[in-house]
Amino acid sequence: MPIEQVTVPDIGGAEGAEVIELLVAVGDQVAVEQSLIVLESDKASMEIPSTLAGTVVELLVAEGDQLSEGAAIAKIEVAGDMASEEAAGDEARAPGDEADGGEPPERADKVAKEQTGVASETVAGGGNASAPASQPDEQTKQPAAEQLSPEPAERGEPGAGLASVYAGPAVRKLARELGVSLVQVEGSGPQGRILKEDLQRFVKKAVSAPSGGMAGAAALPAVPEMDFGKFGEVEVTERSKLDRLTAANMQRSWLNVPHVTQFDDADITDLQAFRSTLKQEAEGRGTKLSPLPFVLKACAVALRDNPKINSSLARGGEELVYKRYIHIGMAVDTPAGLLVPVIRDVDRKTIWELAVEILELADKARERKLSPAEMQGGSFTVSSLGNIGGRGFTPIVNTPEVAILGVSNAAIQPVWNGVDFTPRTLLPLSLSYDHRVVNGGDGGRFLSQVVSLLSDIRRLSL
Ligand code: CAO
Repeated sequence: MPIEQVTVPDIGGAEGAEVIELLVAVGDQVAVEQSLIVLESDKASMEIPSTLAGTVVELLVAEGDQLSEGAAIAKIEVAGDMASEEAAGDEARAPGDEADGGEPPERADKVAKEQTGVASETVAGGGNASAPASQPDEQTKQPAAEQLSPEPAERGEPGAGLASVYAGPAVRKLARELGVSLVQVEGSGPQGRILKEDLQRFVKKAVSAPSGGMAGAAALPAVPEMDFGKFGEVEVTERSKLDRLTAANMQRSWLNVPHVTQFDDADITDLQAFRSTLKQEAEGRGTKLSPLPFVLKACAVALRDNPKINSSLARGGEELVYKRYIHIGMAVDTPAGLLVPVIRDVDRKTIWELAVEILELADKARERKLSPAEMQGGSFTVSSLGNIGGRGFTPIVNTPEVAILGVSNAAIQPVWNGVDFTPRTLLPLSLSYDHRVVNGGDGGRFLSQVVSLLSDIRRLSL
């Protein structure tokens, strides 16, 4: 049987449209007009249909490829009888389905699988944002395939399942982004086609619904997408996996944890003077001595004395786990994004040992050489923006930890000593904590102790 190529047709002059989805695989049988891939240009996404009926013997494109008119998409072994099968299939389908863009059965099954995958991701991840990640609800326990895949017998019956979903590529894409299964959305377009407005209405209704099946997600109104290009030139870039992961972690913590932040300044005038006397020794040891090792050490002592700050909630908030170890995560700003390596047993290490480890872990983080184990097991976090600047900030708790210390830029300030103002170096500190575990008194005592230890570092040795 002859093998022929399907190429990209006229796509309205769009150059370098990106392949965002492959809708067929090698070995699939395709019909004329069946969509093979989805292309996305600056302005729109579009499904590219096959001009041939037969079996896909080679796919010539991959997701992420940039295509223009005439580019080869796939090689198809053309089957003489495919056209007649296609005609027979048309008869079996509801009138109007083919002409109005309804999905052929193979494509429809594929959409069902894809949509199911998306839904499962959403339910497990962001779909129930206000529920703690460690407490799956009934929805998360149920395999998504059971919730959403139509029974085979139902496929193709209008309204029965995903096979009957009738929507354009832009709406499908938006639905995937929003984590909405289109089978739940009622279409108001011609022949029940789902329009963008239908999807928006569905989401609005879901977010305003009283608590029930979608309790977590319903509490979170969606931020509408915006076409910023309408107002001037823009550049759109793909976010790195690390950035997206950090964003998800931040949002989970922000939504689950009632945050309180307390502020104080530590007078580190004496610490800075002591540090400057150690500069040469540090060089001799091949390291650097910033204020950070002292901050970590002060936190370790205060964590030992205030064990609640070194705890985590368990069993949905019914238990509190006090950790006997003091492992402190250290936020590192890297070109790839934020990483938090963990320094273990900070209470048992000397300032020099901590200085060496800070440098080693920060270098490893910047070179993306940290192992997963080096980023796990933290019981508290320090986020130091002191080297970057700023007078204060409210860090987000790195849940399931219950507290995080923000360190800002030390500066010389006039301080009243009872007789006159004297210049002192003040280090601004901000302690954010999970108010489900840590009360103002706990937080205040912890922060005051850190301040007092840093203001008189002789106390660190006690
Ligand atoms: N106030 C004033 N100066 C400070 C300071 C502070 N609080 N903290 C550090 N410095 C100084 C250091 O002393 C050093 O100067 P000298 O060489 O003259 O002593 C200089 O700033 C650079 O310090 P550093 O960055 O090399 O070392 P560090 O130990 O202070 O910090 C690290 C290490 C890895 C924490 C830091 O480089 C970093 O990545 N910080 C960003 C963390 C972050 O992104 N947090 C936000 C997370 S939430 O988005």
